[in-house]
Amino acid sequence: MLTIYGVYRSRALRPLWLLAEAGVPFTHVPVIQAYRLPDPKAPGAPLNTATPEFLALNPIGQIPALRDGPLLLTESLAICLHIARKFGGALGPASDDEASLMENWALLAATAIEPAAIEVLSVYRDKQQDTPTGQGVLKIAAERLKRPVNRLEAHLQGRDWLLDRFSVADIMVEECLRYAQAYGPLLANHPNVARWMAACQARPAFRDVWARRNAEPE
Ligand SMILES: N[C@@H](CCC(=O)N[C@@H](CS)C(=O)NCC(=O)O)C(=O)O
Repeated sequence: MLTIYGVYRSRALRPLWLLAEAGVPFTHVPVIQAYRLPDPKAPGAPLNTATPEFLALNPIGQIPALRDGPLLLTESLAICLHIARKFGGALGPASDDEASLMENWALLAATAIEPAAIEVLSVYRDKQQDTPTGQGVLKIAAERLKRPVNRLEAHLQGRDWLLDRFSVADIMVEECLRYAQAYGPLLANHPNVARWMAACQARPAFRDVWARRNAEPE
């Protein structure tokens, strides 16, 4: 049985969405980020990323983590690729070339999209979007996102999904770009990307994990 460590309000949402799409049974251990707790080391504090027993599992102290028998993975996109390849059916690769394509999308998401998208998210989370500093950060992040988003826009012309069907590639890229979604101007001139994101987020499995995420305390 697979075990996923990490609350829904985290990058664990990526493999949790994929598992919901695939209908794979798993055990969920809702480890929470230590920084979200007033005192993560207090007696009775929920299992968190600073709890010794979690650090023994993942010494970097971050979620998600996946245990699959003797295998332990601690990077959300590697976890997604593993689940898709081993249990995902059509969500995963049908050939070595498709596996490479999915890895290509994962690396684009992790390197060209996520870092700038996280900056956008931080501005909105800290309610700084209307301040000069927040505006400055948004402008720089949007500039950094321009090339990957243009690349997605061109790729999605005449296509519903990144590959010839919905797959783990869509989950990984959408989930990284979602962090920047609050910044309207980013997608305003990218109708293909906007349509694709809406289609991803309309999927029943996404709606299910999103509802579970929203049921967790902020
Ligand atoms: N590259 C890692 C990043 C993991 C990460 O930053 N996780 C956050 C939650 S979304 C976390 O555990 N933060 C707690 C901390 O860094 O102390 C991945 O994609 O899995």
